[in-house]
Amino acid sequence: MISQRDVAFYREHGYIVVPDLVDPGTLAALRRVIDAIVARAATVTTHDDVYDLEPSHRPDRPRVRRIKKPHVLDPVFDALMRSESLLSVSRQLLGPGVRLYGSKLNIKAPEYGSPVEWHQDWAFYPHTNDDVLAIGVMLDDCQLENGPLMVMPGSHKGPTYDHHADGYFCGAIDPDACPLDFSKAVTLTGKAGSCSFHHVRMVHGSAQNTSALPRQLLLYEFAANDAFPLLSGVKDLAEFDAKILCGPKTIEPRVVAAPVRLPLPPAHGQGSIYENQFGSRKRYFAFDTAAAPTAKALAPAK
Ligand SMILES: O=C(O)CCC(=O)C(=O)O
Repeated sequence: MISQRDVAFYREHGYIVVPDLVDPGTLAALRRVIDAIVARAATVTTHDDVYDLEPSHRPDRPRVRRIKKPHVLDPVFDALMRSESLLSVSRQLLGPGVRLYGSKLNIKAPEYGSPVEWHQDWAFYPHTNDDVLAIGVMLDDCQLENGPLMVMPGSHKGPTYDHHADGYFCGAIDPDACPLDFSKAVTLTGKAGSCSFHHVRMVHGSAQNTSALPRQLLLYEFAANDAFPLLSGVKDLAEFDAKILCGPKTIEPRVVAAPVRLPLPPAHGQGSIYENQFGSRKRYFAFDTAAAPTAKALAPAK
């Protein structure tokens, strides 16, 4: 549980970091599973349903940028998203009913792990109400050097910014065309086992990891059970209801006024956020796609 002060902080600023939510045993189990999944990327040459690959990936030297939908790949991810430690905080921020929207694991490996341009998750998956958030489970210590998540406090109360370039969705805000002062961003740092919670309308991003330290961030996207996705809708009610993590099922969406822009027409080469953001005209974060590999980064997969 977090304090009422913490809840008020989240409502005011749009984010909160809670230390020690995930125990060391669970972190160790997660790391073992992740290492094995990353090693299996030696069999792939292009992005697929499991892997989003770094631009410098080679099968003999696997470089994974993101593992997609980890909760369907191994029970350890599923168990964590259902744990009371994550759900009790989520209930305080979203209300008694919580549904999973999605999960992803951004690896951000030492020396080359890709940046993520400024964006709002709301621009990708608007719902009927904005009681939707993302939990970032820090699997490594997140510090200034290794590309921690950065947020623009209070931006969850502002507009939904343009995430298009040349008429197509690109999943990134043009930093020059946006009135926000990104020098005021707050970096969400913490020890491994800490979790950040950020509001779905919060503007956020992160720099390339050019340090020698890993920065794995496991993200769960949770919605209030009465927040229904505007774009995908509900195609299969049983499947939709199966994503309820706590609280009752409902077929009564709660609708609130919130500024919505649809991610349409889709990006050229629509895929993960990294692929979409290749279409952005201007970048804020420096990105060296051929970042020099160190001996450590080149070590063969076990
Ligand atoms: O991994 C990060 O630092 C940013 C993640 C993020 O914002 C996203 O994947 O939508």
